[in-house]
Amino acid sequence: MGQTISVIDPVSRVEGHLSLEITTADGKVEEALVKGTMYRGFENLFAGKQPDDARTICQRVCGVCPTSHGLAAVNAMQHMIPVILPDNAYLLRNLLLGAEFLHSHILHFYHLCVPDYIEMPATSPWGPVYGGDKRLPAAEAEQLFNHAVEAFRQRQKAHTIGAMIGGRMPHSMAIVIGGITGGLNAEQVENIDRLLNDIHSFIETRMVPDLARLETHYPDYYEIGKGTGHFISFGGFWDPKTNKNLFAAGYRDAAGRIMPISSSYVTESTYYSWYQGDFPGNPFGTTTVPDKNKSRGYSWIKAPRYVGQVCEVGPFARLAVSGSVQGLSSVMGRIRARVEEARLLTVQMKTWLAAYKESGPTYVFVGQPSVGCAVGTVEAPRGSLAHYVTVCNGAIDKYQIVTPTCWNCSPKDERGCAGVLEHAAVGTSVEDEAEPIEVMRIVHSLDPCMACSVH
Ligand code: NFE
Ligand code: MG
Repeated sequence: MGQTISVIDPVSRVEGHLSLEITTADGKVEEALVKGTMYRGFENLFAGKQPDDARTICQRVCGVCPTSHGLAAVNAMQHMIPVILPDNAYLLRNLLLGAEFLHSHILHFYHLCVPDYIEMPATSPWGPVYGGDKRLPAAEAEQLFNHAVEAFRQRQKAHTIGAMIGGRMPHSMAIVIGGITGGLNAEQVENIDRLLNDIHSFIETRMVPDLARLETHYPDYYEIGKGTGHFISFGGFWDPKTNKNLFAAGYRDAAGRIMPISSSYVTESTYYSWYQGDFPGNPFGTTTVPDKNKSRGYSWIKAPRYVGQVCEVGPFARLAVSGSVQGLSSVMGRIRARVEEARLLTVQMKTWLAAYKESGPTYVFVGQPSVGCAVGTVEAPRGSLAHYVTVCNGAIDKYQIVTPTCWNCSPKDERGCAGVLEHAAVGTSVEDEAEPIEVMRIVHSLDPCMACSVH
């Protein structure tokens, strides 16, 4: 029988409110309970609103991935009133979402993850951080810290691209059913191209070599924090020129088989969540009724499963589903996948920008659905996002959101199967039980957004 060594509450350097309860036996994590500690109830705000309001309301779920939510909402509506978007709409959506990815991945690497590996100033916004196991020579650590300071400017550049296309950042008003309002003029295209060059060069000359430094000094982290072996991706970044998704869609199981994915096979369990209802169901049939007196409940996050499996989502999952990496995810594997994805996107975004035609339309007016039900999916920076929407008599009847961090940071399900982070932490050796830096590195490798997950 293990002992509870630590309740880390709140866990710092994640978005939102995360609490972690760790039990150890013989210096190893025996059990980890991941808790989303804030109730928000966004899903209940949509009922009775006009379908076109969803794109505005849902973006307020998060200031880090609002574009992803906005696109999931309009994708759902577009399934109810089928519409063929102009090429420019796809290109601008890809650029807007790509800017969100670049901001998010640079933020993650330098400001949420790197402080686990080098000594940081104890002052805000850097500290406090856990000490111990800092392996980089002082000169290399100092360089990494200087790059973390430079990274703020790169995040600003990514947001500037987002604001030029979306009208503002965060929470764009340009994402509409049928496309993107407002195009780019030649000067804006040139500015975005220049910003992309800057970010690309930062990634090539700073982020990629800094990742190599971490890999050199922490190779054991390719063996720590392993996932369940099940991965999903809904597919994303449709390219109207190649007629293909940049990120493949699919489900890869623990035996390495890659299969087509269907949002119909998603269920959510609330057995250990502070919501009414004990049995798992497809999000079209489930509700969000808080029940904070549920005695076995320990999180405001629900537990999504795909064909009953505990699946990981995010950059590593996208590589796994595309067949580009084999085997299990790990702390360093996830960090590497995120850096590679950022580099790929800067290259890809330049091709989408070059394909944009200033004279062409950027959206088609199609109004809004009056009846229907559909799932809008997006690959967000942290992984697979789905909005399950039902519209009746011209108003939203039901709205259920399943975010990436719900997949990665879920509590146990009704069978007692632990979520991805809970699973990844088990078995980890902890050197200093007062400051379990090893577990913190696993948490950060999944880049949790608790604001999204409790929505
Ligand atoms: Ni709030 Fe979000 C999550 C991402 S959902 S940051 O989880 O990426 O689109
Ligand atoms: Mg939900």
